[in-house]
Amino acid sequence: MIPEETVRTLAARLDAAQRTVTDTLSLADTHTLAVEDAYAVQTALLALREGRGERVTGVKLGFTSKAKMEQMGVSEIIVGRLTDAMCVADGGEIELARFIHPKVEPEVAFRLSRDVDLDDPDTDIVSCVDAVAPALEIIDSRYRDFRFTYEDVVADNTSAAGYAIGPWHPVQDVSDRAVRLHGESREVRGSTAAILGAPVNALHALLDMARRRHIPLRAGEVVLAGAATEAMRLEPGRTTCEVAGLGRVGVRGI
Ligand code: 0L1
Ligand code: MG
Repeated sequence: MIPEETVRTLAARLDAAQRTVTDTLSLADTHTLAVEDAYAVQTALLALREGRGERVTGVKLGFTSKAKMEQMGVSEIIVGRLTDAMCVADGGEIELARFIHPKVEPEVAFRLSRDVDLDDPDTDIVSCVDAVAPALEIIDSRYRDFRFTYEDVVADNTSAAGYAIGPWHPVQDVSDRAVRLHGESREVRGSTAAILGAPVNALHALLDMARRRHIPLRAGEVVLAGAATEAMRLEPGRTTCEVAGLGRVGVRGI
């Protein structure tokens, strides 16, 4: 493990990049980080946000598609944390100047109805979920030109920058639902099957990661299961994600 002081220094660097909307270089240029170190930086980064009064509202998964894993040369998903400061109302406005180079992803969100007991080997995470919704995630890597290593992106809270949730529905099988991400100048189509074969698999993968990385999963929190298509640049105007059977969620870039 890197020293605690280095963890704090790297977290402060990423925090400053986000707050001043100024990109930074890969941490790997100057530091050798293990995955454990990267999650320690992420936790320190979250503590800085909490110190400013932000509240954890959930978790997000990344690298849940085969294509993204192959692109990164990895076989393990990543987990990041969501806070209330990142939440955008469905139909709400997003000021693009707050971000370095924002992109948007169409996702599926789950809602936890009870705390997930990470110590019980028999925990059934699916039974801790009471609702599912279409969602949009805004990612904004703090690294220049989105150039980062696996450890970099974990430390950078998996590029988490914003999210919007559409109408909640009772839990149902959302495997292989058609997904459409629609911006002012571009449209991408895909399927929820791109999320680890089916979004429910993201819940199982999350349970495993939360146990190993000591990430609490609490009642009322949101789980962003991962992207159903490639990310699209977030542009001025309306961006909508539509998931068959779940309806749509949208934001307006200004
Ligand atoms: O799917 C994700 O949320 C991955 C975000 C991290 C990778 C990126 O910034 O492109
Ligand atoms: Mg995502």
